[in-house]
Amino acid sequence: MKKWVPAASGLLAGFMAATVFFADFSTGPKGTASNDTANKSNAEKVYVPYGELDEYYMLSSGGHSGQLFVYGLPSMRKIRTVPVFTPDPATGYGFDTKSKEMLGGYTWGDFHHPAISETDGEYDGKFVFANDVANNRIAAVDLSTFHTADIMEMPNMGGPHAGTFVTQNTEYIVMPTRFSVPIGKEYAPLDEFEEKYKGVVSMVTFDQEKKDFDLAYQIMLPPWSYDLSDAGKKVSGDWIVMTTYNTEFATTNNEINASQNDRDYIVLLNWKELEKKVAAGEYEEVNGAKMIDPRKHKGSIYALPVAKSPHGVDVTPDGTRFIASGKLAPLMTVFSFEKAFEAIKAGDFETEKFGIPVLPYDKVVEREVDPPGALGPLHTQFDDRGNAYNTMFISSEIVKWKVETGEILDRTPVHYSPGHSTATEGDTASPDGKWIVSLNKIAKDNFLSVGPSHPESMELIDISGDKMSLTYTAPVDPEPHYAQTIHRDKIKTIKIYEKDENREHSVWKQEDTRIERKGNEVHVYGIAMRSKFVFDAKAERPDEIKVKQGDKVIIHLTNIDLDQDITHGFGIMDHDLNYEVQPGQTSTIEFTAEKAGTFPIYCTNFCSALHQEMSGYMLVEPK
Ligand code: CUK
Ligand code: CUA
Repeated sequence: MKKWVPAASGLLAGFMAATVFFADFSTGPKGTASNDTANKSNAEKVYVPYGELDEYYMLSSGGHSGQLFVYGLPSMRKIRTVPVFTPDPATGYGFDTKSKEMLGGYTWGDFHHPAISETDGEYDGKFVFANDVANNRIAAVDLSTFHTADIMEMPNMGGPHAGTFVTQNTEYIVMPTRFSVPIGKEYAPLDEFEEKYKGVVSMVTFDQEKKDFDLAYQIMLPPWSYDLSDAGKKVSGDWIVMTTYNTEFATTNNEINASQNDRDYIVLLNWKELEKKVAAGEYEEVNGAKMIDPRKHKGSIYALPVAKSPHGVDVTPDGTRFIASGKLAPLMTVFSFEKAFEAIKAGDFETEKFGIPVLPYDKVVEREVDPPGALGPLHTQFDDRGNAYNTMFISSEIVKWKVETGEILDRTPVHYSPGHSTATEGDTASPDGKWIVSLNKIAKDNFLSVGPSHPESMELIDISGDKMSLTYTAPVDPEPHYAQTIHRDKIKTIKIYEKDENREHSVWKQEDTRIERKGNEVHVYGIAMRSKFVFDAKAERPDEIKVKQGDKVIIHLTNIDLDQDITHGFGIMDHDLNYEVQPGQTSTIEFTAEKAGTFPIYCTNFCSALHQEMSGYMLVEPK
């Protein structure tokens, strides 16, 4: 990392370059807000002075906004909204041809669980994956650019709520479904729920070079409704554990009917073994996917009874245990992988359901942890000292306890009704135990009122000492479910898109700009630079695009300003179109010029002192 230079020198250099007037942040503020929190007031703990940066990125799901929210910790400042499943005119996402195609016509998604790619069970900071519960999609955001790189829609799914989570070397991104549907969503009366409806798990691979998803195989499970799940680590590295909450096969009034049984199941899968089965051709093809049906392809899939209606299961950092939280049972259950493996090896099963052997609870459980008066445990996070932290949705608190002994060590109220929490490096093999953020569903009157609906809140808690210390709270738009918090040193962003003369449709010199007509298609090869558009340098007016009514217009725009943060926008009046080109980027939009008339074009992203002058015209000659 380069050393910080005062902003003033950057300003001066920019001024001398005549048109740059933003500071050059390539040598920008660096440094760490100290995490040495002892003897600091809460205000000091969260204050990151100018010239220093936050120590962590918190990558938060944006729920039904469909987007990824990026926060800095410990300041709790929101840094960016990264569009993932929803178009975003601020960045042009969903407007340019590539991202529009990626979105596939959808205008929203429901993103619950981010998962940062891992190497050896540690966040590697390369990609973060996202699930869309509403439309059966998975997305990858490239953390070198914070741009969505790929989206894939998966067949045979009923809402991949229980993803995303990754195996310890990102071999798979796992996506189990929440809703049960007949395979292919064909018509089947709800009376046939038990036999016709299914819960499907998708095992997705991601090629990090090509930035490309693929569906490796799927597993067809009973319609038990799968909830948040986790992958094993180290000793349990080949395994996946998933909670279920509807072993009752409820099809109506689920709040009552899916809560009858005292026990639901955790499903354990050995993905390494299943991978071998698939390689050996032990699957059926279902709507193009390789499907494993445990009734036909036995082994490698087991069920384990657990306290009723669990909401989440989390594997401990050392990979030896998994902890389920029963939202309707006021306890956390600690299970031992070792004990589960022994029972499996001994063939010690109490029964079989849907071809899935059921392990005896008593032989696999290590202990039940029941903090007095604590209600509604949902999800578990970890620190570096063998402790677990559970959010309690109903009693609005976080409970800290020792995994080895089940001893309750501390409790802190949060405001109010936490869903998940996220600890720094909390899902890795080595959490660092500095902070936890409680993602609260209800803020009540914590912030200035904005009417009947209040924001959600994120509460920062210092967990570096023996006792938790509630430090700060920040409002947030609807609606984070889960977040992962990664040390900033692991994320390496690029400063600009490298100039690439061979990139398709790119133009780097003004004299190469051109407008080509092919029949009724008009192809523009243009440049955006401070402070003008050049569409055809040889024309009388280089910033004019002339077309005929009914023409298809394809505009390729390259931003040739290879300076960090010099982004140009491109909006055309009355056409519902706006996109951007970041430094060195080439992007394309396509539309049909349906209306005859005169339409100003302008740069929508403030880019220079002459930003206002950065404009042109599109003239559409009547038919
Ligand atoms: S969920 Cu929302 S609080 Cu979708 Cu992981 Cu538990
Ligand atoms: Cu270019 Cu504003």
